[in-house]
Amino acid sequence: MKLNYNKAEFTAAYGKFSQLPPPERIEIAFAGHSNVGKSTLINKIFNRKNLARVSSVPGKTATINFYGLENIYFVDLPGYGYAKVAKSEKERWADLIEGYLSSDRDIRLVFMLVDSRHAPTKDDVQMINYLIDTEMPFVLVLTKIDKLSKSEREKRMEAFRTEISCFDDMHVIPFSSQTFEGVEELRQIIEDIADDDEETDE
Ligand SMILES: Nc1nc2c(ncn2[C@@H]2O[C@H](COP(=O)(O)OP(=O)(O)O)[C@@H](O)[C@H]2O)c(=O)[nH]1
Ligand SMILES: [Mg+2]
Repeated sequence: MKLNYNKAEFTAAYGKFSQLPPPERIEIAFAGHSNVGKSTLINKIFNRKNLARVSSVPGKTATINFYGLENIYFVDLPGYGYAKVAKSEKERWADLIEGYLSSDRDIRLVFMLVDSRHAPTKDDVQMINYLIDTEMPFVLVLTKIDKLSKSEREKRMEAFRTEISCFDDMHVIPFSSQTFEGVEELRQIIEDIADDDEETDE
């Protein structure tokens, strides 16, 4: 089924896990370090300029943002790892992310975003290991791939194999908002999930 991506609508932003709407749809979540390019990627998928707010100043949003489209909620998790916030605020973020991921909501997939240019941060590694340990289905998205030359890209790919355990077994999608690399692959994954849900509904 082709989804009509530009019909996606912002539902609401939630600062506390207890505020989340009832889990009445399947969900696809986006996780990653602040400034990794999460809002940009969401806008590309939905073919919109400003559905998710892109910021040159990282770390401002400490909310879970929901976007609705047909039978799916798209869930933008707060970007973690932003240094310049108080410890209590960091804990609130961690609680939000972990509270969400460990909930019994119908989370079908997590798109886990990592900046393709650098080694994953400690938080990235922790997050990836959490997804593996909890057997949460996820796809690793390597963002800003346009910023790497061909040889840099090859080097980073080789490095990721040692920096991320089980990298070779993961579904990895290089992504760029500039060249559109990866956009169609992400949409295909989303559509497959939407189709699965339709079939089980019948
Ligand atoms: N060159 C390039 N820049 C990107 C890409 N994705 C995001 N950016 C830039 O990275 C910065 C952070 O992006 P944003 O989407 O706000 O990150 P978020 O904090 O993860 O939501 C912005 O300046 C974006 O324009 C990409 O694929 N290529
Ligand atoms: Mg953002």
